[in-house]
Amino acid sequence: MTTHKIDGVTLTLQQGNIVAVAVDAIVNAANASLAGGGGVDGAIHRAGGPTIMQECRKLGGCPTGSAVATSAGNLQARYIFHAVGPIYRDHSNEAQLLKGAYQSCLDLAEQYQITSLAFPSLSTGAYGYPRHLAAPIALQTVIEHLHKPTSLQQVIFVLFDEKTLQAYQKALQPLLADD
Ligand code: AR6
Repeated sequence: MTTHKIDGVTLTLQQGNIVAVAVDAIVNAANASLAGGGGVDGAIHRAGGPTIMQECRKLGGCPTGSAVATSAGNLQARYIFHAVGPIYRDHSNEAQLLKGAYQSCLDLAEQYQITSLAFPSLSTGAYGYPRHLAAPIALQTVIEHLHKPTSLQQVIFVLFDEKTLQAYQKALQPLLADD
């Protein structure tokens, strides 16, 4: 685990399962129909119970590159932010859509005035985004946001495997140097 301070906000990179993390809001790696699936999405719905899917059905969907909020069912968190990252197919606007998915979660965090937020590595599992390209986008979007006034006191990236944790650690170094 590594921890850094960005304008007074704690930014943590850790390996683990995102459903086990105690934060106000957990970000889900969802799909545009909010229909559930594997990976982070499967883990969140399994651990959180059926009320999350009931709320997702009412919302009906979420455009790629943005996020919507539901309650968190049986999880300790108050909210789930369902973020829809792009499927990686080498099109030119994928970086922008990935950035949009993270930014929407940060905007929801301000809207709900939450203090702690946990992200998975959006799009780098089933959606195939190379982790070394996704990590700098994820981190830069969060760091830029933390330079502005925010309700957030802690942002945690919960990375499932060692390789993804290493990619995020590597991507963070030059961004910290810029600060
Ligand atoms: N906690 C933290 N990270 C996890 C967990 C977990 N419990 N489980 C997997 N990861 P993915 P995507 C990692 O596939 O690429 C779903 O079917 C995983 O190793 O969850 O955005 C949805 O319904 C990888 O590093 O999300 C969508 O259809 C990262 O989280 C689609 O997959 C993201 O992998 C979304 O694909």
